[in-house]
Amino acid sequence: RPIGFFDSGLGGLTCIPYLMKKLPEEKIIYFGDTARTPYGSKAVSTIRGFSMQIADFLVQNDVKMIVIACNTVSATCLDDLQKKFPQIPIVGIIDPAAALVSRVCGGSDRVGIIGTKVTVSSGAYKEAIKSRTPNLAVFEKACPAFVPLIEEGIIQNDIMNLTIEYYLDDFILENRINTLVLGCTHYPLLQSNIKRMYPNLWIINPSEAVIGRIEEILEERDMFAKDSEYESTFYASDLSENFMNMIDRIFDETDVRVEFKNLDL
Ligand code: DGN
Repeated sequence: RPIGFFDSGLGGLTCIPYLMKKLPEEKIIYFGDTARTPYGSKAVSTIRGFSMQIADFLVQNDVKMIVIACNTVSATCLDDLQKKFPQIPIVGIIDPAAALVSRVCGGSDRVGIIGTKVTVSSGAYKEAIKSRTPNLAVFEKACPAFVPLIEEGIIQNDIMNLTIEYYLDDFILENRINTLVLGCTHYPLLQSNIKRMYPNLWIINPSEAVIGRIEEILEERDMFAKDSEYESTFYASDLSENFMNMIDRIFDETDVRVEFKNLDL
C-alpha cells in the first residue's frame, strides 16, 4: 500500500526525493491543496477542516500511513488527525525535525526557525526542541510572503532575494543566528538563495529527519512495500501550471513517473 503525503500546496513535494532515495520501493499518494494554499495565515479551525478532508481522501485511497508534509498542519492539527484516524500512523514534521536539531546542535549554537505565521505562533518547534534540550538558544521568525512567491514560481530572482533580506537580515544579525531551520516545506526551494546570501549559515532541512521517522515506523510495524500493484500518484486540488512546473523542477534528476489528477474536494 502507498504512503499518503499532503501539504497546502507544492511545498511537501520537497520531501519526496528524499523518500525515493532512501526507500525507493515505496509508492506515494501526494495531495497538494493548491486551490486553497496558503494555509500559513489562516485560522486554525479552517486548517483543521481542510486537513481532515484531505486525510479522509488519503484513507479512502488505502494509504498505510499519512505524512503531514506541512509544518503549519503539523503544528496545529496532528493530535486531531491522530484522534480521527487511529487506525493508521500519522507522522508530522515538527517532532522529527526538533529531535534532529536537539541532536546536532549544542552549547554555542544559536538556532533560528523560520516558518509560517501559524507555525511560529503555535510555538510548536520551540516547545519540541526545549523539551529535549532546554538550554539551546532558539529564535523564531514568521516569513509569510515566502510561500505565495514560491507557489508563483518567483524564486531565483531579485524579488525573492529582497524578500529574504527583508525577513532574515536583522533576524540573523540581532540574534547572532548560526543555524537556520527551514520550518516550512516550501522553504527548501529557497535553500540555494539563502546559502548564497548567508554563506556562513548552517541550514537544516527537516526532510531527511522525517524520512528517517517514516522508515522507523515502517520497520516497527513491518510495513515496507512488498508489491508493486500501486503507482505513485500526485493529486492537486488545482492542477495549475505552477504545480506542474514545480513537479518538473523537483523531479528533474529522478526518472519518476508522475501521474497528475485534478481533484475537487
Ligand atoms: N508548506 C507549508 C508548511 O510547511 O508550513 C506551508 C504552506 C502554507 O500554506 N503557507
